[in-house]
Amino acid sequence: MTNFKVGIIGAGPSGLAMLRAFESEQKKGNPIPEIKCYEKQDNWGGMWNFTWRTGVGKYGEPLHGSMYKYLWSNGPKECLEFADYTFTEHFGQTISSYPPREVLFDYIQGRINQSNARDYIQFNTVARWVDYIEDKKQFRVIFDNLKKNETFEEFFDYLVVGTGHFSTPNLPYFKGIENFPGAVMHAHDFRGADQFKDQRLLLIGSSYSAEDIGVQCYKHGSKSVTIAYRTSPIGCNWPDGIKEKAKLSHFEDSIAYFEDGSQEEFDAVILCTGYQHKFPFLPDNMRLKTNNCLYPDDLFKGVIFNHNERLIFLGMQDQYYTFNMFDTQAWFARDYMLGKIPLPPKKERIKEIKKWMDDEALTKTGEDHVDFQTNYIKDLMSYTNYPNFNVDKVGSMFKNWLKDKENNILNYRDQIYTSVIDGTQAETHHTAWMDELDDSLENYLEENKEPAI
Ligand code: FAD
Ligand code: NA0
Repeated sequence: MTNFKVGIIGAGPSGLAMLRAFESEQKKGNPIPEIKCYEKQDNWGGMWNFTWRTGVGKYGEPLHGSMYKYLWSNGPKECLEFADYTFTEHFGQTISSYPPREVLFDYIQGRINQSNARDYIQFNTVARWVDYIEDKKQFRVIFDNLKKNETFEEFFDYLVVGTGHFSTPNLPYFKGIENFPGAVMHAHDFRGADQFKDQRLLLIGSSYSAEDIGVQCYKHGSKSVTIAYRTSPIGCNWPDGIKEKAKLSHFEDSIAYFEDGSQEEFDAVILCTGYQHKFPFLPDNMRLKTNNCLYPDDLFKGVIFNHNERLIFLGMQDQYYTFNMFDTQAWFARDYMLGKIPLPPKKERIKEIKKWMDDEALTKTGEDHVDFQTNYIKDLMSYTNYPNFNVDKVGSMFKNWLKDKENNILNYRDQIYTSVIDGTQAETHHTAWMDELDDSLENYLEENKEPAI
């Protein structure tokens, strides 16, 4: 064992990737540091650990989960597949390209269950505050064991923050909304379409949450869905029953007014207005301050905090790539902590960060964003022994996915892709996505099932 200690905050896909990265080094017979991981929920999986709760959790902590029932992957699984653990290896059968939430959660757990990762994780434990002790070059972290209602502290030489950034809602105010008589909620608190059956729904925002919640509510029987965008529309071929409108102005009771002078009555409003990067346990000088973008400032290689080289953030980017990006980041962070990747001087790091940020500023389309993140992953992979996979091909799949969605938002999840890891071609799901109301693992994996008529 190397003689330093690593603390990991969060056991979602990012924190688990960090554990997996160290474990794979250990399996090769190489020494690894002492590792401890702390997770405020009672299980791992982060967002994929679905909860029915809203507001606060069992122990009164702000609730992490933003996941909802009937959520199916919004991108092909072939674009997020772990390079060292395939879907075929996990399920022992071919499956479709867009699995539901429970199936993806099962896949995440399959890989980590092969290791003794659970031994490193303390659940029901929340990071409360972090200090950096300059002369010792150590972090002092104060935790609360929520179950025992006890406070304790630990010291670490490196601190890895994997707490996600789709949990704390961005809640803008719209004049008159306080008098809206129906349900008003943020996407963070949306737990499924059931309660919106037969309702006229207004969604504010024009990104993934608005798109997916809108389509789900349409599928599950909302009377109408209107998506109000601020900057630009999502721009799909919407079916009758879903439409986009520019710029919400204000509310008068149940009527929403738009800047083009039109008005419409609604039964419920869901603010799909994004999330804040929020780190209530970090002091100002260690806090990552960014909006949801592809290359946050102050993170060298998107991972190492530039004002404290021993502080590492995983998964803080806006995400086309997800699980495989967290892996490539974790492998990079591991080799950096193990001293295998030297850190250039701060001036050079600032220059490199600026170059990436300038490049991001030049991106305009979804395809540009995909290319940007593809290049980012390729750069990270060039430093480590993360199993090589054809990232360019994954980039092409993402571009096809963008086209599929644009062509038909209701059936893009029926399309199939081929794994770049093991060459497995996905199977068409037994039931078309629009007709499939049962998203359970059992139903999903049922082979030879007759499609619903
Ligand atoms: P998270 O999954 O958010 O995990 C962070 C963990 O940190 C949590 O377990 C949390 O409890 C813990 N934590 C937070 N604060 C503390 C603290 N102070 N102390 C201790 N523990 C703490 N990605 C896809 O690839 N496909 C999809 O279809 C998809 N759908 C999504 C749908 C929704 C509604 C949302 C919100 C996200 C979706 N994502 C999807 C993106 C998702 O964010 C990533 O897949 C992934 O979960 C991010 O992993 P993470 O570990 O970085 O963060
Ligand atoms: P997300 O859609 O929750 O996805 C998070 C949106 O909010 C932008 O459209 C922005 O508009 C809008 N907005 C912000 N303030 C506003 C205001 N005052 N008035 C009107 N609109 C406002 O958040 P973002 O950040 O993408 O968009 C914010 C993540 O959740 C995604 O990355 C995705 O991975 C995940 N997700 C996945 C799924 C599925 O897989 C479903 C939901 C969410 P503007 O004007 O700034 O463009 C199925």
